[in-house]
Amino acid sequence: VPTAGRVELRDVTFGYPGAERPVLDGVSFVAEPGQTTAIIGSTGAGKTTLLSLVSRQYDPQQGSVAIDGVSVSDLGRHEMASVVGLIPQKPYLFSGTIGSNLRFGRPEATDAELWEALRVAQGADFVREKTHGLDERVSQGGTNVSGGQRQRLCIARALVARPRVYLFDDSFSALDVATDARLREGLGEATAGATVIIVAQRVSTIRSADQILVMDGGAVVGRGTHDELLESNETYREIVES
Ligand code: DUT
Ligand code: MG
Repeated sequence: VPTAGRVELRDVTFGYPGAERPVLDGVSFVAEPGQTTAIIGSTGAGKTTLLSLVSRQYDPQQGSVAIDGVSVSDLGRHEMASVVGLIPQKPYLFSGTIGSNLRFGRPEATDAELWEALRVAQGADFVREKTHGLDERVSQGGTNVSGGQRQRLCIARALVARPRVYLFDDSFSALDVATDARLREGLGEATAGATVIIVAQRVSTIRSADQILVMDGGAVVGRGTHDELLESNETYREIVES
């Protein structure tokens, strides 16, 4: 099992273009390969923004974002796709077939690999039910795929690409608890050795994470395991109790 994909943010400050105040202020953390780092925090805390810096949709105004010691600003677009797999909070599909969507990050993937990724992502059943299976057409705003199915296809797409770093942005909150548990159990195996960062709302989703970062107002206000944070962090306790 290859272990690489160490993510390191150092003193990152970022504001959206044209905005007066920064959205992230002095954020530092390390996410290790083979581990799950969970991020929790209230709406608007800056969780999605943080992931967008790791996947280099934006560059920080100050500080650095590095993967395995290389600044993400030195990675080309194509390289980036094989290093980081982002499952966005609002999952999107490209116009094309289910298969072409799943192969986006690794065009040479076999059908068997697509089905295996779908199985892990809890999406194999509904694709099998489609008349044309992997060749079923989908469109960006298409209605033949539900929101939840879209999310599973995006998870499968990331798995097919086999990146070193997985970024799950609130990908599990809409699932029922049983599917959530099944999905994450399979993911644990499929992503073994990689660096996994999960933004989540449910405490049950992040309880077992190796490290939890608590975000508030664009800053990391707590870090530790579930038990450590329960003991020491007021913001975390409020989230857990709400
Ligand atoms: N923001 C912008 N422009 C954008 C995106 C976000 O100004 O294109 C602001 C909104 C918010 C802050 O940045 O005040 C952080 O937003 P983000 O989406 O990162 O927050 P979140 O922690 O992901 O919130 P949620 O839990 O609702 O997804
Ligand atoms: Mg968000």
